[in-house]
Amino acid sequence: MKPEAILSRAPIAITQAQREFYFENGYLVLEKFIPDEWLERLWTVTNRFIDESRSLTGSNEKFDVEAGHTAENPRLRRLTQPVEHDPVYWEFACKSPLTDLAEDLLGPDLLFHHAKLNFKWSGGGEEVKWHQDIPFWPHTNDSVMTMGLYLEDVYDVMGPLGVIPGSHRGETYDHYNSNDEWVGALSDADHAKADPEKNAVYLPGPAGSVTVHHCRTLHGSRPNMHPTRSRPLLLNAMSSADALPITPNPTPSTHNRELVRGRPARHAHMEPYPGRLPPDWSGGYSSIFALQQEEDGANAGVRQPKM
Ligand SMILES: O=C(O)CCC(=O)C(=O)O
Repeated sequence: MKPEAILSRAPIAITQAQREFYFENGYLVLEKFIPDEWLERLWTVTNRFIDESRSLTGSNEKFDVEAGHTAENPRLRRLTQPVEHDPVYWEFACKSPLTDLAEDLLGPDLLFHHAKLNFKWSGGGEEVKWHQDIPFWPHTNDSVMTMGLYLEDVYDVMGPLGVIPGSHRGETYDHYNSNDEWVGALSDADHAKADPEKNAVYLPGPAGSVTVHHCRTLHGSRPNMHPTRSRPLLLNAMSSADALPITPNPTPSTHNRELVRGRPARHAHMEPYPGRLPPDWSGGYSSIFALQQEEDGANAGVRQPKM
């Protein structure tokens, strides 16, 4: 759906000025947007998963763990597709203030794409290198975005999400390395061009705050250098119903392309996709952390394009 059509409808959760800010700048941060009752429910299930991860000695399809992860000292990078593992996460995606926010920025008919819970553990929890989302999962148009909920108070030292304002209106970057392998991050040359050191805005916020970034917005985050506190960020990606993925979902779930709200689209809204296509994810996807760090085996299942 086009921004003008979305903006012509009355907002339900945020102000018109906040919607205009989002379309102009490609991001938004809403302090304490999610009420405490929701945070309590989400923490109850999240703590259960942290405990479950203690028995792991390495990553699997559900949990992405750092190298030093142990039962006594769990170091989780990600719970993949939380919506698949507990109905509370799904209810949060489709029946909460987050869904109202999605309607204000994507229109009344909403499709779910995927969710993930990035923990960024205390004492050095890994950086996320600068990237755009749309090259991972190109769609027929740009009405696609990711909303992140901080489950904890997040300060600058904890690696809050960073964005480059206005970058959603610029170039769609290549996310391959010089060997033509997908790495899910900007090359050194593109990083220097985008210059996050100069242009980035970081979005810390108290627990319950929500960040939103457009699918073309350049974003990344630094390591979490807090000695004791992790930075759990629950991310939900959704689109307008008329924005259809043109490649397989790297992390599909049973909720892939499920209608979150409204009515199914009768027609796809088509806009040119100027970026390079991702590899064929249908053979497998590890995680953005493993791929960006170019860890051994991270690209194992990925069917790289053959040139
Ligand atoms: O966790 C973060 O700081 C950013 C996450 C992100 O961009 C991603 O997982 O694609």
